[in-house]
Amino acid sequence: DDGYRLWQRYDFVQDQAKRQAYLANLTGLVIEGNSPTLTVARQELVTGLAGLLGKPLRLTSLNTAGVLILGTPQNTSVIKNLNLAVKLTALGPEGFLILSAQVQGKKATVITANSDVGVLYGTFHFLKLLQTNQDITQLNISSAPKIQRRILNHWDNLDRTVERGYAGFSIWDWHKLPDYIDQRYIDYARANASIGINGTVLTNVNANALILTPQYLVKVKALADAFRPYGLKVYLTARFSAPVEMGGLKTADPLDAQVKTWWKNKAAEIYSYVPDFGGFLVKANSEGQPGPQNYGRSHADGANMLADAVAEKGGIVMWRAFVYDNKVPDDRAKQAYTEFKPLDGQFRKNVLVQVKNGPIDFQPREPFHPLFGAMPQTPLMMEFQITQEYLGQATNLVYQAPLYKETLDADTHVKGAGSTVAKVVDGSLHQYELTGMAGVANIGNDRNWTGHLFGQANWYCFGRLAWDHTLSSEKIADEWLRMTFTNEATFLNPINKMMRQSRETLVNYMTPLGLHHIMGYSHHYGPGPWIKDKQRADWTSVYYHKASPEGIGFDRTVTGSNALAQYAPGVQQQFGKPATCPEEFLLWFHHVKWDYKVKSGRSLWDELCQRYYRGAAEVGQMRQTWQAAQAYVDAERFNHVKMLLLIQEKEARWWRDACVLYFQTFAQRPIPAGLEKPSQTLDYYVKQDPKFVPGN
Ligand code: BDP
Repeated sequence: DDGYRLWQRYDFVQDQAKRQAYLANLTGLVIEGNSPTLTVARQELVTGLAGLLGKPLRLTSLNTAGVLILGTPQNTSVIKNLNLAVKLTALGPEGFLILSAQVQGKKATVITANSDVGVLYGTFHFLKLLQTNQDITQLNISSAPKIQRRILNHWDNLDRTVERGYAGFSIWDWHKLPDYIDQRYIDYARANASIGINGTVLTNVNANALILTPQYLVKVKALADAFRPYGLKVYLTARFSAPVEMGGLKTADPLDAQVKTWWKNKAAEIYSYVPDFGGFLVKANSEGQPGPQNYGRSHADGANMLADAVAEKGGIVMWRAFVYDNKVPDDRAKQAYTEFKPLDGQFRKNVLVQVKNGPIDFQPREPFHPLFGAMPQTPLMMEFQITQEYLGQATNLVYQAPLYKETLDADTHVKGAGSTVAKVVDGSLHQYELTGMAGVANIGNDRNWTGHLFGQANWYCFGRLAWDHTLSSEKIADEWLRMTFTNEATFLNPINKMMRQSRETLVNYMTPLGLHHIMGYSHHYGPGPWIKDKQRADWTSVYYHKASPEGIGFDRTVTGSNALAQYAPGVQQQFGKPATCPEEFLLWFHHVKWDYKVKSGRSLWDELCQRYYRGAAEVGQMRQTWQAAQAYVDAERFNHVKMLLLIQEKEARWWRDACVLYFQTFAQRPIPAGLEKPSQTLDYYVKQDPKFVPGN
């Protein structure tokens, strides 16, 4: 089994009693509507139930007990007669109900919603109940998304390379589009719909204006048409200089009348291909991308100009706040806030400012971004990275739900205790009208989609948390494991635990205690704490760890860069002193002496070593846990994960030894007794990281 089927395997339910119970409650299917969305819902049920129950589900009429009824009150009269209006209104356009009910005197199961897409989401949820062996006789489920725009960001280039993609090439085969609709596009849309993802940005944030030409728009239309039945909207990245590059204008100044008209016309053209086009995602004035500041204008000027171009058709602009410049003589962690906070309230209603979870860049651990909570008049959209750019890429098993939850559950304190980042993002804290969450996709054309089989769990958990951020990491892993592998408890318990621990394990062997951005010179893969003298100081490692003979860490308190001042007083109080700062952020906010005593009673140096060694040792334990699960997994998937865990163990030791040896040159203290000595010298590790390609 190569993992292609993701969590939508629909394998035969092994538990006979369960299967019989399901069959008794699924005597037939009643579905009156025939829209494209209801058609795919029906197909999914038919295929899914045939696999799960080994028997086809037939279309039937209402006169048998145990039927499944699918539809909206608008298109299905029996559902209308159930008087669910009050319940449904509360669920909004995408929520759904799944009910065990008496319909015309007979027992039935009803899946309903205000829209066909809601019914489709309910259908996937219902299938999940069977896939995870739940009881379906007393159902009373209602579910609605907490966030409106749940969007994947593909950093896919038109030549099919994927920036920070580790699962092969782009799944978009631009060459064969528009005429060839690969089955992968359909399976991609199915997978997304099954977890409630309702949007996809097809192209890289480092944008290419070519995508806006008619030659490409016709291909975009083909994808949008394929995705539409699944409730998946298409968005594109907009290259800010496109009016110059392709429109022949002399400027891309957002306040220039010709530029405005150019974008209006371009938007109208896009809508002529894709009538429900979602809008634009923009990276501007960041890492060399063009933007409004090239013309002395602000981010708000740029975003508003594009927002006006798409507003009439209901489009939105997602304007990224990932900006920093090495010419700005300030802590990189402060720059986004410094630039964006003063613009609060200046954006059009159809603009979301898209903010990465932390202030630097998708590190294994960062504190939440200080913009969350700081822009009450501007809807802020969360950007998580699903692809594991800094998390061991596709060879490391790292389940990211704990990382996402850590950020979402973090308390901004802006309206007193309990003002979590999640409440900012879901709009409840500042009454945002527009809400969104983006995940940078880890999907490529590898047969298993995500390179590492367990990368599928990160796609899965992103969708689930965008729908409902209150779900626990454990619950989401449980669902995923049951659907991807088996319902056997002896498999589920240890593997679930291993997944939940995996992110902390990675933090320990890469960047414990608040360290960050210490990776290699020309890749974001292995260790490179020694990196200095690059073309930009904020791309080096020494800029971030500031190790010296006295100590280590970035002082971001008032005695240092004072990035801490960008957070609310409640956060400042907690993070402002080493003694009260959570240890996981100690070296993020403080420069600490090597013999500083941490909570364990050890010196900082000893603790740092202990963490590096613990992280590496835990990968060894992961290998054992996986080995013990062999009986439950087919040979191909078992060996795939097994081999990758072996690689991960080597990499964990590489990180451990390289970092410990390097930091030891400052600390001048021995590696604590009981810990094995690194087998190589520091010089060996430094030479492992040749400066091949200039860049970051
Ligand atoms: C960094 C990546 C770079 C992206 C950039 C971004 O290294 O490839 O273009 O973020 O988010 O993480 O724009």
